[in-house]
Amino acid sequence: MYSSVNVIKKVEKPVLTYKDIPYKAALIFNAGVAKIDGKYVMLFRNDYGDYENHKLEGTNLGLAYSEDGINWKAEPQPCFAISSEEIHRIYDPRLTVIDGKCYICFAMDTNHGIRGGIGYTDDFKELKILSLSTPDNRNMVLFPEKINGSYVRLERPMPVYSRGKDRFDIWMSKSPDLKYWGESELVLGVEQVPFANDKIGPAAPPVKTKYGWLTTFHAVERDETRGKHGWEPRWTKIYYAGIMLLDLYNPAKVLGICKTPLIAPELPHETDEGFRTDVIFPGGMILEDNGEVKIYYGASDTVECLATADAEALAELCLENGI
Ligand code: BMA
Repeated sequence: MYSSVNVIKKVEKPVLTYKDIPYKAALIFNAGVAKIDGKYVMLFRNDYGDYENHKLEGTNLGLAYSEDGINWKAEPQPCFAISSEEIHRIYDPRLTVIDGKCYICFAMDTNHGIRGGIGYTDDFKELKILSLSTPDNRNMVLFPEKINGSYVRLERPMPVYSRGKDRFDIWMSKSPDLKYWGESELVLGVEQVPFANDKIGPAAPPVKTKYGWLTTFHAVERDETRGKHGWEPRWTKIYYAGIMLLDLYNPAKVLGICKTPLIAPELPHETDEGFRTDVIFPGGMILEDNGEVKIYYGASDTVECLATADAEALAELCLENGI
C-alpha cells in the first residue's frame, strides 16, 4: 500500500457528507469546485437512497457554497434534473471558469453507452449543453483558457475492444468553439504510471503555474488478493490520485509525473467506511493567490474531502523524475 506524498495536508474529516444535505441523500462525492467572485461553489454527485441500510435509488447533482472552501452549506434542492427515456443520469461534474463563464463537464449514462458532455450555466439553475461525445468516453476536464487559439480538454475514452478490459489512457482534444472537437492526441498511457496496473483518467481540471499545467489524474490498481472493500458486493479496486505537469504551450506533452500517488487512501473514511472503500477521486483543484492548491476529492464513493499542498512543491515533485 502506498502513502500520500509528504507535501499533501489532508483535512481530517470530510467537508461534505449526506448528513449535511437537506434532501434525500446517501453518497456525496466526486464534486467539481470553482471559485467565482471570491466565493467557492461545489457541484457534487449525490447517489441518493438509504445510507444506513445500504440501499441506493438513483443519482442527482447538488450544489453547495462556501466562503472559505472548507465549511460548506448545501442549497435546499438538487439542481439540473436531466433525464429522459434515453438518458439515465449525469454524474461526476467538473467545473472550469473560462473568461468568467462557468463550464461543466460531466459523464452521462445512456441506453447506448456512456457519453462525455460539456455545457455551461449562468445561474446554476439551467445547464446548457454544448457537446456530447460518442460512447464510451468520460472524465472530461477543460483547461481554464484557450491554448494557441483553441479550447482544450483532457478525456478518457474507453476502447474495450482493442485495449482489453479497463486498459484506458488519458487523451486530449481541441476545439474552436467547445462544440466541435478534434485533433485528438494521447497524453499519458496507463503503462507510464507505476502505481496503475488497470486504467487511468483525468481528475480535476488543470491549473496554470509558471512551470506548466499542473493536473491530477486517477490511477487504478487491481489486487484481487486483498479481497473486497466497502459495502458494495464486488469492489476490489484501489483508486489513487496522481499528479503530472503538462507543457504550457503543448499540453499533450508531459513534462513530468510524480512516480508515487499524490493522494492515497489512509484515513478511516477513505479505507474502512463506505460504499467502495479505497477510492480517492479528485474533481476540483483551486489555485489560491498564496500559491496553495485546494484539492477536492471523493473518498470511498461516499464523502467529499479536501487536501491542500503548495503548487510549486507539486510541480517540483513532477519535474524531479520527468516522464
Ligand atoms: C469510476 C467512476 C467514478 C467512481 C469510480 C470508483 O469508474 O464510476 O464515478 O468514483 O469508478 O467507483
